[in-house]
Amino acid sequence: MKYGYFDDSQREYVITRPDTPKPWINYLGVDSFFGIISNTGGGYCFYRDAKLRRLTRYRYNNIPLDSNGRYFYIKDQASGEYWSATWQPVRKELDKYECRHGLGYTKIAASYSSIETEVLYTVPKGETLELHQVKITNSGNTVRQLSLFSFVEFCLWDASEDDRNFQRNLNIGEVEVEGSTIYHKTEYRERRNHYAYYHVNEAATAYTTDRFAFTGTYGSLEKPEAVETGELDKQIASGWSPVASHQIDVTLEPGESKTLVFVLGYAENEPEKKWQSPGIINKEVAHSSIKRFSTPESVEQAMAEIQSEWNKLLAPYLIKSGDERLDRMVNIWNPYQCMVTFNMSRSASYYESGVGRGMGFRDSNQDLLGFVHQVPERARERIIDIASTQLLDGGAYHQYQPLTKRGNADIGGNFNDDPLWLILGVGGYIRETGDIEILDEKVDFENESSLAAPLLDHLDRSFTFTLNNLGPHGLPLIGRADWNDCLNLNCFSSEPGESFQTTANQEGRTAESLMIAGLFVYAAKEYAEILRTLGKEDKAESVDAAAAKMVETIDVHGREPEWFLRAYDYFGNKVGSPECEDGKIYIESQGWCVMAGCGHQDGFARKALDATEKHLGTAHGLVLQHPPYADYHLNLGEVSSYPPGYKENGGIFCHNNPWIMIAEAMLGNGEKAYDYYKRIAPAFREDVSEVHGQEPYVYAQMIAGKAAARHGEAKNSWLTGTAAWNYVAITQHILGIRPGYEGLIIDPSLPADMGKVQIERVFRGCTYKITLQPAASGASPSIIVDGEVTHSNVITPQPEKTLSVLATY
Ligand code: BGC
Ligand code: IFM
Repeated sequence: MKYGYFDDSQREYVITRPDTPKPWINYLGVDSFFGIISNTGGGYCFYRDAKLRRLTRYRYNNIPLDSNGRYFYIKDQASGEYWSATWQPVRKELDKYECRHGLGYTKIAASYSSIETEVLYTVPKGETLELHQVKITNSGNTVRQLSLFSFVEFCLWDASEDDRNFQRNLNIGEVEVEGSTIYHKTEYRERRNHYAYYHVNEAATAYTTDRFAFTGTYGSLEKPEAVETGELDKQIASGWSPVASHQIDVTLEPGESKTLVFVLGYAENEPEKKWQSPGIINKEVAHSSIKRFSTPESVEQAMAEIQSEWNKLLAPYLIKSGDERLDRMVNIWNPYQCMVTFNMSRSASYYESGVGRGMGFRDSNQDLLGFVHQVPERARERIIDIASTQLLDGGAYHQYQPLTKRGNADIGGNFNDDPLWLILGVGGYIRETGDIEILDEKVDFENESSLAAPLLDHLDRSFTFTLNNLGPHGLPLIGRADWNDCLNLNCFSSEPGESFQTTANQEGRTAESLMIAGLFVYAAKEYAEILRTLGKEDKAESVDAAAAKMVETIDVHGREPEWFLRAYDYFGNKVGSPECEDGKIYIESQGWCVMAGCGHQDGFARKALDATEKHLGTAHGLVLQHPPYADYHLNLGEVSSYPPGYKENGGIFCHNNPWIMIAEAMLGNGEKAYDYYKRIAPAFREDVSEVHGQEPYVYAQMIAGKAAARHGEAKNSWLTGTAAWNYVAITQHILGIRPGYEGLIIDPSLPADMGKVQIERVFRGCTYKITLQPAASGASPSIIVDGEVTHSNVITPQPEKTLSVLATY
């Protein structure tokens, strides 16, 4: 069952009923100001950091679900009836409802008793504000007297404090009203250096700034007292909860429309005025933004810029295949999600509360692989930011705060896979851009400029970090966890009440990871290529030798009869072996060891991937391990704390499925690789939206596994490394158009019945017009560039030129 449809010509997903299984959201903004918006107008916005600079308040896990946002109520003054232009929060049944989520904007259209509304939400490029444009049309044949009420509730900036420190919060709210602009001036501990405002380009009939005055003390957003009585009271909030609501009375003749432009913005005082006395803000900043967006034409202009920005961002990789689901994933929605994960990391979604996590070291490096071709200069900056938090021994802070860009000491490090992802991130960047100069860039360690060293040094320390942290079998020590955050294998205390996250014995850590072993060998290949590009052959050979030794170690200590082992725990017990009661086979080590090249020669890789399909395969994707843990095991940690079939305990963790796709593609099994791709790609799951539950246009982190009661139901949409890895799997390994150090690599691994696929790829200034088509029966694959047969599948870019490539597969 579907709740809408894709409108590919507009690059939109059109939701045709408001009561989707869960709120289906979209993101506004691409640089520093962001909004999250649901299909019923829910969500919130923030400047840079969802924790420290949150403009509007959102209540996660609320009842009813998703009931705070930027809302518009329409009241018919004659009949007294009122409704919401976005269905929520009033939820009156509408005659018509349609939500169009597009790239960087959302439009919600509604109609009730012959009054049509269309609300457009967007964040213009380079601005620190949201635009809400409301168009109201009288499509009936009588004159109508209407009142429009806007509503936003302000957050007191620090979203974490806002949610808990009520003894303070309920005293500090401050607002000011100037014409149709409501300023939110509350300071939060640091003296006031920023403020928010909500403006409308029309003289407001009335306003209120106090939540209780709007809803009534025991009222609700569904039935606000002020809307019921039909009049706002011009209250100036003091303490309690500041809100902004404008009342605009409008009389509409039959057929007449009115368009209003609301600006919800963030502004900063000049730094020198930061410490001035409370109550004074520099309104000039707001005034000039408001002026820029005072007409519908300026909104149209902002929308045109957003469209052209997206044309530019999507242009480097476009395909036309015989399947529109594949085309819309590759051309539109997957790169769009990659950009959002790049901007948000794992901080703010409908499942990430914005207060918990900043930018992840491993996450951001992986995200980079999915968007580097769209915004290489921002990828460069991101690499420098991430590497600046690296520790001197090559280890990493697991996360950093986007506002300060400093490593987060509360969370610390010791996730031993972290450093290796930096090699993959930098490698991905250089392969795309050819910018090897980045390796000379002086980059801080531990955010200390006195410790700065060339980026190449950072890579070297990342690499040697693994070699300096090997365990009893010569395999990499896992530390607190590797990619699988929940595999906490250094937990050995059996003290009752002790939690798995705090029991690790710092001195005696011995647990080892086969996933890191595979990742190390894969990263070593990338690092050696980087070194060779720099002409450092000796060093590259020593890297190769270390990788070869690790491959031997994997062969000796990492093979079970039919698949790769996952790990050794603190006691040296196997994890992910047929000898285990539960968790006999894990996905991560199959993916990484095969991607690293292990077992390709002697058929073991094939065997491991067959076992993966047999034990982990379901119609909804591959589960993370099997069987899931039925009980909690202290020596395994959080992984065994989830109910069977959910999250890391046997859920379909969509982030790691593409590793198996890539592994299959590497073994030449395009059929299977694409089959796995289709099982989890959201556009291919649209028809089962009632089961899947989450947005059919973006990936979710997890789909409940076969042991779960709700097998096939997705959770935690949007912010997941799934976006980048699926993009890499489909574009670089299945379609097989991959950036290399010397040129663009053409290496498709497609199912035989895929037919003809056309790809336009802009790479280092050169446009490649590529046709992939099945080889004639009995013929081997070949590549023809500009009419000439070539014997290499690496095609050197010719800047400013267009190359025509015909490759058979
Ligand atoms: C959390 C887990 C979660 C994982 C990935 C960890 O930090 O503890 O519950 O599954 O992150 O989201
Ligand atoms: O690898 C992690 C990631 O850092 C956060 N989300 C879940 C993944 C698997 O545990």
